[in-house]
Amino acid sequence: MANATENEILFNELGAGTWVGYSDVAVDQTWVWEDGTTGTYTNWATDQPDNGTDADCAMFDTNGQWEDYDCTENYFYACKYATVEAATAGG
Ligand SMILES: [Ca+2]
Ligand SMILES: [Ca+2]
Repeated sequence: MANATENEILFNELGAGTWVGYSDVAVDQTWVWEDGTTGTYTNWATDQPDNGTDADCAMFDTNGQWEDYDCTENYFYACKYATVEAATAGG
């Protein structure tokens, strides 16, 4: 998640209770994106992450802000891919 615009787009598409791909499961309190980057943008809700029991994954709350939650819960998730240039038909 790079910025507020991306956050808004994803939240509008996916809604609350969706994993955003950010976790501190490897090193507690050190948050890393699924692709290994740390980035600078965060959108934690007030008092989050509160590092509750097994709360090592970030998900959208009902406001589109993030809450750390138990990673073993089953929620939808988003995958981000780099844009790939469309192949042109051979001639
Ligand atoms: Ca944690
Ligand atoms: Ca939490």
